[in-house]
Amino acid sequence: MNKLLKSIAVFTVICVLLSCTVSAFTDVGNDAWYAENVNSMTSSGLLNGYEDGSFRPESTITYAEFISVTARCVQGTIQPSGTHWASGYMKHAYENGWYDYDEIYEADFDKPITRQMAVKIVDMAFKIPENEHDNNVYYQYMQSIKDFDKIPGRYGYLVVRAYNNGILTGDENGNFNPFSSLTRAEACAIIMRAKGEGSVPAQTAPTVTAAPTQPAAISGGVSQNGKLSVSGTRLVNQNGEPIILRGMSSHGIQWYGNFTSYNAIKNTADRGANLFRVAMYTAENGYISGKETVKQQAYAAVDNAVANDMYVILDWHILSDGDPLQYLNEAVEFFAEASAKYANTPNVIFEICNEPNGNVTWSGNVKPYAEVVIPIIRQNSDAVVLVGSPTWSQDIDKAADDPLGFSNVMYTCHFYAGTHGSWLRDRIDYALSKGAPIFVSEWGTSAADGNGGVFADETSKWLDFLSSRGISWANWSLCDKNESSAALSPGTSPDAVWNDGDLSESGKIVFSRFD
Ligand code: IDC
Repeated sequence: MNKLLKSIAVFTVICVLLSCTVSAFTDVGNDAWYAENVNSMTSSGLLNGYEDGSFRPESTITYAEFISVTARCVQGTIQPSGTHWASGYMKHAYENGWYDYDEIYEADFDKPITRQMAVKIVDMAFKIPENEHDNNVYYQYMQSIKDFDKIPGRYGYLVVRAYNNGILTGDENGNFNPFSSLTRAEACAIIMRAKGEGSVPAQTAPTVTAAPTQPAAISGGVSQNGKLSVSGTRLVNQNGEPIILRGMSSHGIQWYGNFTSYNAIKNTADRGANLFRVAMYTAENGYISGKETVKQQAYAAVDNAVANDMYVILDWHILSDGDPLQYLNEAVEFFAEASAKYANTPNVIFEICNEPNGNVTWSGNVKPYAEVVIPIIRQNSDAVVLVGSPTWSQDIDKAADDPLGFSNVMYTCHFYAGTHGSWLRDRIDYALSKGAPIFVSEWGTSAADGNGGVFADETSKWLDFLSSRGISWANWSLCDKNESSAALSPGTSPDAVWNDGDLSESGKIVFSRFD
């Protein structure tokens, strides 16, 4: 009997001792991986448990809940400014650029937040340091996150940044699951880690091959040819020898950013391309509305081309915004930063206005625009600059008649084989005869709307003509969209090695003409 009482007493003492360290919630075990994060979140009043003493760690968390907790961490309590209880927090988040207008609608406030949005919110709110632009880092995560190719382009680099800062790890299969929901326990952990206070589970380093620190030299690439310049009407390499660049343009990176990955670009290099063009739309949900996100995507794409030893065009893709002067200030800001960032990267070529169109003229709009933007670039870099012309970069004759006074400038001529024929080739000859260097920074095998065709015979006439004149080109576009100008069949994975079956009718023609 004595023995039994003794054991009970010992047992009670142990229980009391244990209860000091046990979680405040009935359903959060002390040894749960999230216990520490949940306890610190709840003890600082950032997130509450339920009246019944539970925390419900496995329940999903909504947009409103996740964003209000995050906002409370960085900003404190914010009163509602509308009918929804979290409207004040949501407004704060929106106004501070934590999400864009097309990412969360009011009707979604009480729906489970997706993992990709949670990553974006904490990234913006806690200003997570950038370090994914080290090619090696980006490449590693691209390889180790199994479903990386499912992550929409606008979130890819944010996810890399979150992993790289220990904010997140994948599921047991190595997937990120961009569209899945988040549990309350996971939310606590993510927010606490982003805040710099969370416990981080032990991670095993990803077992992947690192991106080559020295890019593999490709034929006709930067390691062979170095810095480019313009001599007469020709593009020349570091030794002054004529060089021709051929490759693919991306589609709009805000839509098909996944085809600007290291592997996607490598797939074109392996087929002989030495050029990649990064089409950064200004309008149409591009740079103007999504500045930071779209810019980082563009830089990541440039870096992936550089890691492949390619020359790369950074394209300010005006289209529905036909007058380049419309976003002159934004262009100045962008090119000032980009030219400084890539001042010592011989790969980079700047294209300052894709296709002026509408009620614009060379002398009244495009030339004055170029005369502001080019000197901004020249403060940092004497890289080759490509300049468009009115009528979707077909008025090269106007530019040739009234050229810009800067060196290392070329004029772009854009054609679509189903729409533009010999008259435009004649115009190229006219421009060349006047001493204007021409670069075909965008062309398609289709009609001008990106569809129709493929116009194989016209394409072949055009490409023979360009070769005979030594003119460089980039083809529209490297993506799997269901339109005839797209080089890949719908459903092609950006990162798998492409076989001929993955190439569309257009892609088969274009990929056979890189060299
Ligand atoms: C097209 C794309 C198409 C997209 C459209 C609008 O192929 O999927 O819906 O833009 O954004 C250009 C432009 C280029 C166009 C292309 C085909 O530079 O952005 O892409 N084109 O219409 N100039 C002439 C043709």
